[in-house]
Amino acid sequence: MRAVLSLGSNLGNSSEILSSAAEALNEVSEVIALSSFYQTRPVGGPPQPDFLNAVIVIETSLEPEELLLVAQAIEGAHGRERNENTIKWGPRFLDIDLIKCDELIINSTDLTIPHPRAHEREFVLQPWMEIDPTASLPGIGPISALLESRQFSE
Ligand code: PH2
Ligand code: MG
Ligand code: MG
Repeated sequence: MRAVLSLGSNLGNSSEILSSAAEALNEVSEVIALSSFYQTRPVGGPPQPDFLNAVIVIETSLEPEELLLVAQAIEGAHGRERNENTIKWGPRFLDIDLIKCDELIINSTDLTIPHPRAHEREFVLQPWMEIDPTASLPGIGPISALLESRQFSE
């Protein structure tokens, strides 16, 4: 399966954290492409530091649900805590989101693929465009068209 993931960090040494997350993904899958790291304004959530964002494309034999567990384990290994005090869309050491898995459309309790907000997030579309300009979101369309329309949430 070809999977697209977004990486984000706005706590700690974000550039080291994103590099380390990409290395960790390369241990369980094959990294096909990793974008540059983009400094981006936080979208939603409380006032917080700017993010460093990237997109990574991998070829993996994992199922989407397994990949989600791997991504969450990598988040945890980089200091990400999830508990009842966690602020929605608050600052974090590492966030790994599954954006796309082949052409699959998944709506389970744990997983929504494609990512339900990817199409409106410039911090996902721009790095993705850099490494795969012909990419598209299943059920939505080419990311180039989404970027051209430039109607992004703040
Ligand atoms: N992630 C969020 C909420 N807002 N903003 C930016 N710029 N980058 C992110 O990765 C990000 C965000 C929730 O995961
Ligand atoms: Mg996220
Ligand atoms: Mg997430």
